[in-house]
Order: sequence, then C-alpha cells, then structure tokens
Amino acid sequence: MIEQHLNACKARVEACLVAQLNQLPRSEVQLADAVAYSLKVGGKRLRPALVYSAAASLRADLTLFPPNLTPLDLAAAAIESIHTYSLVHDDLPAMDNDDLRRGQPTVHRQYDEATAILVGDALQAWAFELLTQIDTLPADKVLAMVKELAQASGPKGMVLGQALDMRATGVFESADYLKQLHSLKTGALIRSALRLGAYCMNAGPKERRVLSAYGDAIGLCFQVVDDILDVTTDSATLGKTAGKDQEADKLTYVKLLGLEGAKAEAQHLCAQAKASVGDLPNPQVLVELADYICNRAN
Ligand code: GRG
Repeated sequence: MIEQHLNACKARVEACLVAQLNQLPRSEVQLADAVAYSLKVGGKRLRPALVYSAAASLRADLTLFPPNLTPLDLAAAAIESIHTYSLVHDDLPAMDNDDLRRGQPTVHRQYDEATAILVGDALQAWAFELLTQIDTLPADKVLAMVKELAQASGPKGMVLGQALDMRATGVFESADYLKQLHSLKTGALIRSALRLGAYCMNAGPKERRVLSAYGDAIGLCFQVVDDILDVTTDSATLGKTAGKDQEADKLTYVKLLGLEGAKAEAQHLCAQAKASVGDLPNPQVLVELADYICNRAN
C-alpha cells in the first residue's frame, strides 16, 4: 500500500522534473547535462512524497493524474531540487568528500569540482523558479511558499545545520546539540515539504501546525535511522559510502545512545509522529509513511 503510494509520488515528481529539465538551455558547456545527471541518478524522492502525502492527509485525491503540472508537482520538484543541491555540495571535497551518491559517482567525480559547485548553485535557484511557476494559487500563497522554502533551506535552516555539523567532528557534544543540528540540517527540509503540501491545499494555521509537529518528529526519526544505517548497512544497499560517520569521528545518535538506544529513539519518534496527526481528515498515509521512514533499509 505505502510502496504503491511512494511509487506514484515518485512517478509524478519525476515527470515534472523531466519536463522542466527539458526546458533548460543546452550549450557547449555541460551544465544542463550535469544538473540532469544529479537529479536523474535516483533517490527515494522522500521529500516530494511528503509534499503529496501532506496533501493526501488533507483529502487531496492523488489518484487523478492531471494533464498539467499542479502546485503539488511544482512544490515537490522544488524541494527535490533543493535536497539534491544539498547532496551535491555535501559530497564535495571541502565537505564530506564522497565518491558515491545514489549508487553512482558523485557529481564532482562524474564531471569536476567546479561543475558540481555550479550544479548546486543552479539547483538552488531553479527550485525557487519552479515555485514561481505555480499559477493556480493566489500570489500571496506562492510568496508564502517561497518564504517557507527559503527559511527551511537557508541560513536559518539546512545550511545552518550543515555548519553546526561541520563543527561536530572529533568532539563529543551534547544530545541537545545533536538534536538542534539535525532538526536544522535534515529536519527543516522534511518539515518544509509537509508545509508546502499544506499550502497547496489552502490549509489553515492549525493544520500547518499539526503537519509541522509531524515533520519535526519524523525528520529527527529519519536522521536517527540514517545514523543507524551508517553502521549496520553496506555501501551497495545505501547507495553511498557506509561507515563514514564513524571514520570521521562524527557525533551521531549511535555514538550518543549506542545502537540499541538509537533504535529505541527512532521508535519513540515514530510513535510521536503518528500520534500527532490523529485529528487530520485522512491521517493514514502519514501513519504508514512514518513506519516506512522508521523501518527503511536505505
Ligand atoms: C551542503 C548546504 C549543504 C547542506 C547539506 C542535508 C545535508 C546538508 C547533507 C546531506 C548529508 C547527509 C548524508 C545527511 C543525512 C541525512 C540525509 C539528508 C540523507 C540523504 O537523504 P535521502 O536518504 O537521500 O532521502 P536520497 O538519495 O534518497 O534522496
């Protein structure tokens, strides 16, 4: 059931991404090719699924596959574009220095470092252009969505989280520091995906608050599971280099709580997320998605 839903979300956002990528200018330089490579090599498309699932929890009918791109499609593509930019930049030699992403060579390995920097820059700006293409919602709603994504991804959100993460190497910081770091680095975008879905559905502040609370819990749960998978799963299954956190002496939930403690924390956060959405009109999809995130293998 949830697999079917995730596949449908994936198909929808990928159709939108391909249509939009086809509009990028081709030239003698490889920028458009490299941007397409970064987006097409794969990925679970979890953040797009959260956009669609938030809408489904507010009674959007996702079984209809509209001929034109909807606000949900453009919001889903925008958040995937920001997420992919963060991965491309995170893999650079100055950051995590990784060779493998989504089971394929990282962008700077496939092309070169300067191209990978430009791909990240391009994806970041492009995400906001995608949002501005929404023409079936009032302009103030689109503006709120632009602000939402900018705050979640920029110096108040994901980028601040990344900066905190780079400081958390080689030192044993506190649980509070780790929570703050991951709420920003990973959680802010996950929460934002749900809120973008809510904006597309014209949801009110109460529904946005419920979806934000779910996003906070599930975002942290996602990261705890990421830390667990880093020590329990091989690189082929993960599609990225396993064991890197340990090797870099990174502060992780496994280091802080031990493997069993981290597993218990993931279950606790999953239960918290599921409990938070009970009052939404159709919470089942978010309940199943929480279980999927908590029990994922890659
Ligand atoms: C470089 C500005 C900047 C930010 C980077 C999110 C992030 C901040 C770095 C990613 C590094 C990382 C491994 C974070 C752990 C959690 C995470 C975001 C994993 C990747 O997300 P998935 O598993 O990836 O959803 P796919 O490939 O499936 O889309």
